[in-house]
Amino acid sequence: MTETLDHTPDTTRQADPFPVKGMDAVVFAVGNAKQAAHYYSTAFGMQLVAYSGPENGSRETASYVLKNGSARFVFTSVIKASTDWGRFLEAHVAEHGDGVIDLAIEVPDARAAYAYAIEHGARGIDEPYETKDEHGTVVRAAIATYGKTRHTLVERTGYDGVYLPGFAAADPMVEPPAKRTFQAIDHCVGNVELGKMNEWVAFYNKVMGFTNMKEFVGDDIATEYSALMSKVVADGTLKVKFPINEPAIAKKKSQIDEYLEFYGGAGVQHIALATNDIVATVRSMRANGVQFLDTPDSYYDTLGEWAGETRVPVETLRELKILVDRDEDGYLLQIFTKPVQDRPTVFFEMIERHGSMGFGKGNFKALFEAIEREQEKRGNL
Ligand code: TYF
Ligand code: FE
Repeated sequence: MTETLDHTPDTTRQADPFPVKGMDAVVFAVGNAKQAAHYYSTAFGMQLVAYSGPENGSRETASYVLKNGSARFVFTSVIKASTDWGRFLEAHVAEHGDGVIDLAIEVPDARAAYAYAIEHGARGIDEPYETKDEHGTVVRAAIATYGKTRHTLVERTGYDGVYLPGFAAADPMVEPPAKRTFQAIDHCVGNVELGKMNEWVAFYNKVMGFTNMKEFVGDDIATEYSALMSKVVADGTLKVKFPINEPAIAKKKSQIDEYLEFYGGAGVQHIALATNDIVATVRSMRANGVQFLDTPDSYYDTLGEWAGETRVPVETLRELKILVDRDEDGYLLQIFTKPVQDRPTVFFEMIERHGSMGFGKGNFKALFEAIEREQEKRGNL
């Protein structure tokens, strides 16, 4: 008998129901976007690339678009509210302080993505709409996620403007650093209320077809020292990764409760930024006044025993307070800033991955103890 090829379609391999191209932007509503843009230029080494404000027809808001590699941040503040959007931004800043209003996701087809999300239970904020200029057309739609945060779904394929219609190209505010400080958004973390983590994980499972990554913080770690529970959802290509935290009842007041109290509800807790030279990144950010969490010397005394060799000598890690974690796929180097505004809310993580796709589970104890020391200084422990 001759062998025949099997042409039966493989029905176990479904097309991705919610394809994404990556993070489009993290959009912040702030009290003073001009000064925020300056801070992210000087301290974080980002470059202003686009601007929208009264000088080019936006009388209600000013927005500054900063880039570093593929990472894009947008800082928006109100000049004089005259529409619901202006009043929303004004109220958001009054209630939450500076914070993230939008984790915008780039998709190949915004109408299809929006339709899928709504069909699977998302709450719509903006139905699909088109805007265009001489650089082409962008299609956007928006759905609600935790707190007052939204996901704008951005279809910009073929659009060659600097950001969106309505924005004018702008020059960097200061001379860009000689060496790029980071090049991509690695993950964006949300804090939600006690008992809501699984609901939001289910939301991403249903609405975006995102699946759970293996790393999670369960009850054991939660009650022992972290005072939080955490699960991570991601798209099939792992370009968009969203850890979700909730407070856990533990011995100490949870850092997540502190966030929820001072932010005034659920919202974005930290943005992790990928670098391929965390040593240079941390040196330049420290030199420019960014404050990072401290790590005790004892962490480095035992580091070699379990983390093994990394690209960076232990003495350099110790000097800069960089953390290491290792799993079966490789290792990662990471460090966390202190909150970047007066409220103990949003902070950043710098991460250099070498194979590991984890989030630093091995560092949770050291990290959470460092956060607790800061909570204590603020009188919130
Ligand atoms: O994104 C993560 O999961 C890690 C670990 O309050 C982490 O960066 C988790 C919770 C937290 C700080 C860091
Ligand atoms: Fe993180």
